[in-house]
Amino acid sequence: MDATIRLALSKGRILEESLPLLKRAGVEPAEDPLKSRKLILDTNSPDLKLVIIRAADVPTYVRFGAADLGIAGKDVLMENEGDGLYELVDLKIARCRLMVAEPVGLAARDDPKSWTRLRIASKYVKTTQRHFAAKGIQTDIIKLYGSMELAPLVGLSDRIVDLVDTGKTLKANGLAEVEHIADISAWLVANKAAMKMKHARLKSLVDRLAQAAG
Ligand code: PRT
Ligand code: MG
Repeated sequence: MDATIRLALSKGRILEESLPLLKRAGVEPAEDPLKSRKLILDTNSPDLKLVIIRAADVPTYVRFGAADLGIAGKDVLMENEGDGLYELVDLKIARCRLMVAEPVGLAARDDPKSWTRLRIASKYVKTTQRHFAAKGIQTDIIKLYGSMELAPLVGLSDRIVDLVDTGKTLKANGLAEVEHIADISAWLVANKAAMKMKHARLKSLVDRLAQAAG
């Protein structure tokens, strides 16, 4: 088996918040990943590489063993439930919450207890379906890839399911939170076979990252 350990993570929020954590765990990229266009980065450890991919692709790389470890948002992991990864450590970074939101006018008179059927736009199709199915609420879900906040403004859907951090994006678009689905943070995940075959080396890195996450 390949002697190199690959850690997959995504550009943007996850990378920005992972770098200080990696540093505390003794891992430093050979060049600045925020600036580099390389997709595979060397680190100060000769047998550890960073693989830079889209956030939603991290579980795929780890599931197939193309990366041994990955850092992925719980939102992405929930949407890929059943992928057979180990969710090892809550890194407590890139925190936010997955919420149902709707126009403020609707929110003023809406009662989630009266919901029986909802028309929702989201990129979290499976998570949304699962959340409402468990409560006996039917859903018509419109799959989007981003800018969910636009959907209720132009009549594509009545409500959205999206991540909220400060709440500024919702507010700027006349939307309000109506129901909490999950608290989200980024997790360290691992390929199951790699955890057996490369156990000693992975364990020491996992332990250092867990300690760095506090
Ligand atoms: O950008 P790309 O299409 O490549 O992928 P991505 O959008 O999935 O990546 P990125 O970097 O935007 O997000 C990666 C991960 O960061 C997500 O999977 C989450 O786990 C985590 N995260 C934490 C967030 C947020 N906070 C967040 N606030 N991801 C997105 N947002 C967005 C949200 O969708 C909304 O549009 O920020 C907006 C809300 O922010 P506030 O502060 O205005 O409430
Ligand atoms: Mg984004």
